[in-house]
Amino acid sequence: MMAMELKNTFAGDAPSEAVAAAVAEDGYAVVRDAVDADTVAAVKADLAPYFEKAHDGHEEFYGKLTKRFGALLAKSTAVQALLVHPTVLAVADDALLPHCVRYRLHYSGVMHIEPGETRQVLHRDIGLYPIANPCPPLTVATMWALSDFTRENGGTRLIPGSHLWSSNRVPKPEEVVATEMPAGSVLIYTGNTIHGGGANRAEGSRSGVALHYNLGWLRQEENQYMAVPPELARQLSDQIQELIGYSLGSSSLGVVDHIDPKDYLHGVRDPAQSSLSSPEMEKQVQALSRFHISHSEDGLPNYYDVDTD
Ligand SMILES: O=C(O)CCC(=O)C(=O)O
Ligand SMILES: [Fe+2]
Repeated sequence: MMAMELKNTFAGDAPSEAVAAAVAEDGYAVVRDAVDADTVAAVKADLAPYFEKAHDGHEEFYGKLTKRFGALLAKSTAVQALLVHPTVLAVADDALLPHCVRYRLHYSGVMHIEPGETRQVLHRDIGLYPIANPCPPLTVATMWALSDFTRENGGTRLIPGSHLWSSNRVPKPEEVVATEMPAGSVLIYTGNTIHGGGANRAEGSRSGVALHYNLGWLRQEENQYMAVPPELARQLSDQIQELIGYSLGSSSLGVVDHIDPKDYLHGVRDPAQSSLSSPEMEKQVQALSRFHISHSEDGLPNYYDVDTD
């Protein structure tokens, strides 16, 4: 039983402020046809060899019939267009920049749900940090549709508004909505929003690329420096190098041998040639919103087993 309808569905050319406002208010938005069919085809072509080799999950959470693999920046150049999509970055700017100087690529991966897969347990992605909800957005997730997403084929289930709930609140089946969107669309949600992959009761697979972004002072889920080593990173644009993490996340945060990692990547080895705390960076750090974290009870849930099949 899924009673609520998916709202917050925008056209590809919708103003990014409206998309960001929807994500702030309800925790999610869908941008239909955010990239064209050629881009989807190029991403699929780049990743095709890896699909063949990909393993289904061996752990319950990851799904027994769900193919997953990561390190997408090392596997595809076409995926770069998804990573720096202007609407997505505008939403990430709006959600994350009040709380950090730079945000990062947190995770990159394929989530390919095959027919017969059962529903994934609902969860908050921020559960990998020991911080209870509600809290400011720590991550922004995107799920790019490489195939159509439907309620039948496992389109991501989510709970509108749950980004603002206390961790204690357990969703009811009628609060769950399924993401429906054509290939080339993107679901954007914060890591504070309860969600999970759906059961696939259709004939074909549901295929998605997940690109998540996190506050620059938190550890990234995926180790981007091993996934995209310096030789490879040097070939990427400045913007993507920064997103991966080859740049300071705050004054001196992420430093290597007393050198800004961006300078280090390009061969600088003399600390005198590299600024770890520029006046501009200091100003940005001082201007950040600061939030209080009070200690709360142990054992708050992050996983919610809600039956909507
Ligand atoms: O496959 C999906 O739709 C979502 C998967 C997910 O939320 C996760 O693995 O964290
Ligand atoms: Fe998730």
